[in-house]
Amino acid sequence: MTIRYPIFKNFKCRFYSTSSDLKAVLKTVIPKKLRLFEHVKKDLSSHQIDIQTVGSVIGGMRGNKAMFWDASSVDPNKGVTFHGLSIEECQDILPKSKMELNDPKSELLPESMLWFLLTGCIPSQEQIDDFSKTLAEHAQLPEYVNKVLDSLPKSLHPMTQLSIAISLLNNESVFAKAYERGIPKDEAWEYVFEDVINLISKLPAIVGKIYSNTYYNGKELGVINKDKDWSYNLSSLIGFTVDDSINHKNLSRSQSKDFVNLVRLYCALHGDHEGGNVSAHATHLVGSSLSDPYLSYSAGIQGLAGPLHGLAAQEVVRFILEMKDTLDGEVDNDAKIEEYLWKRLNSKRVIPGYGHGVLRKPDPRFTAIIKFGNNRPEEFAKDRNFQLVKKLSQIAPGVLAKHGKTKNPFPNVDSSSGILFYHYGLKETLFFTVIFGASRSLGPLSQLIWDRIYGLPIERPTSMDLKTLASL
Ligand code: CMX
Repeated sequence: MTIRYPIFKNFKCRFYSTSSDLKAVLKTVIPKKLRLFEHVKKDLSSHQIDIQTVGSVIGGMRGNKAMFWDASSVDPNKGVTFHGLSIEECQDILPKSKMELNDPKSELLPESMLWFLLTGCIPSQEQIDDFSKTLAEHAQLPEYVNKVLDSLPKSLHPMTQLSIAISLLNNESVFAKAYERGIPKDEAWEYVFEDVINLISKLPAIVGKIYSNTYYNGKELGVINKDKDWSYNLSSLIGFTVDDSINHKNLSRSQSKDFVNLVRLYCALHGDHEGGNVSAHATHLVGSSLSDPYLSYSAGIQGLAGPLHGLAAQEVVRFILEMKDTLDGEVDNDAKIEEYLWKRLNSKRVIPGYGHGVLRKPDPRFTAIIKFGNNRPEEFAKDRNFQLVKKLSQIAPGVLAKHGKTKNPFPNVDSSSGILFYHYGLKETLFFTVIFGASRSLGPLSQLIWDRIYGLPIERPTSMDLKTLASL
C-alpha cells in the first residue's frame, strides 16, 4: 500500500495499516503520538507560550493559547487546515462515494474526514467503503429515543431536540458502564471510541427523526441504506433521496445528487475548526470530567445553538430573505444593499455570517461552498438569494470596515451554506444548525478519543475577581 500523502510535517504515517477496522488503524498510530506527547509533557511543560493579559481574562480568553487540539488548526489569514492539509487538498485526496468515483462533481465524504482527523492517515477507498457500511449498520435508534423525540412539542427548537436525543443515548454508553465497573485509565479510550462511533452512526437517524416530527407530522421520509454513505442516508431521512420512487422534494435526479454532495461537502468542512470554538471547547471541557461522549457532545450542541456560533446558519438565511424582500428583488443594487446594512448596524444588530474570533480574511469554507454553487451555473443562474449572498460578500466587508468595530469584516462559513440548502428545497431555517450539529461531531469527538489516549486531566482554569483585577 503506497501512502499518497505525507501527513504530519515531522510525523509521516509510517505505521499505515490497510485494515478496514478504524480502531486497529488508530492503534498503529498511538505509540508514536504518545511518545511525542510524553516528550512534550516531560521536557516542555515549563516552557512559556504566551503572556496572558487582563483583556483576555475579561474578553472571552481571545488569543489565549490555552487548549491542546491536534487534528485541525486555524490560521487567521489562511483559515482551517486539517492535519496541515488545506480544504482543496482534502477535496482532492480524501475518498468519495464508491458509487460516484467517476463523477467530477462528487464530494469528499465526512467519514473520510473523520478517519483522517482521528488517525492522521489518508484512508483508502476500500477502508472508507467498509467504514460507511459500519456506520450505516449502527444507525438504528433505540426505541426509547424515538419515543421521547415523538413526545416533544413541535415548537421545541430542533437544536434542543438534538441535544436531548444525544443526551438520552448516554443510556447506551459502554464507557460510562465500564467506568462504573472500574477500568484502568489507559483503557478508557477504547470504550470512548466505541461510544463515539456509535453516536456518529446514529446522527443521521436523529436528524431525520427531528425533521420528520417537526415538519412532516412524523411521516417516514426515507430509510437507512446499508450500502450508502453517511450523508446519503442523512439526506434520504430528511426527504432528499436520489431514488425517484420516494422523492419528497420534487427534485430531478441530478438535483438530488447535488443535494447529497452539498451535505457531504458541508459536513466534511464543518467537522472541525480547532479547539477553541464554543462547540468544540464545550465538548472537550465536559469530557474532561469523564462525562461520556454522549453527554459531552450534547453540551457541544448546546453551545452550537447560540446565535453567535452555529445558529448564525439560520440567522443568515432569514437575513438574506428579509433583505431580498426589502430590496424588492434588486439584488444588484449596491446602494440599496449598503443602506440596508447600515440600518441594521445602526440598530445595534450584527450582520450574521460576518466576523470571526480568529479569522482575519474570508473563510475558505465560505469560498468552497460558493464554489459549489458556481460550479453549477445553470442550476444557480436564476437564484437571486445566491446572487445576493455573493453580492453581499463584496459589499459588507467595506461597510463593516467603515463601521469600525469588527476585527474581521469578511464572510464566515455560515454566510453561504444555508442559502444553498434553501435552493434545493430545505426551507425550514430553524433546522439548518441541526445539520451543522451532525457535522461538528467529527472533530470534537475525535479529539475526545485522543484526550483519553493521552490521559488529559480535568480542565480547571482559575478565575479572578474584579477587585483583584482592578488592583493589578
Ligand atoms: N456585525 C456587526 N458587528 C460585529 C460583527 C458583525 N458581523 N462582528 C463583530 N462585531 C462587533 C462585535 O459585536 C463587537 O462589538 P462590541 O465591541 O460592541 O461588543 C466588536 O465588533 C468586536 O468584535 P470582534 O472582536 O471583531 O469579534 P468577536 O471575536 O468578539 O466575535 C463573532 C466573533 C463571530 C461572534 C462576531 O463576529 C459576530 O457576532 N458575528 C456575527 C454572527 C456570526 O456570523 N457568527 C458565526 C461565526 C462562525 C461560527 O462560529 O459558526
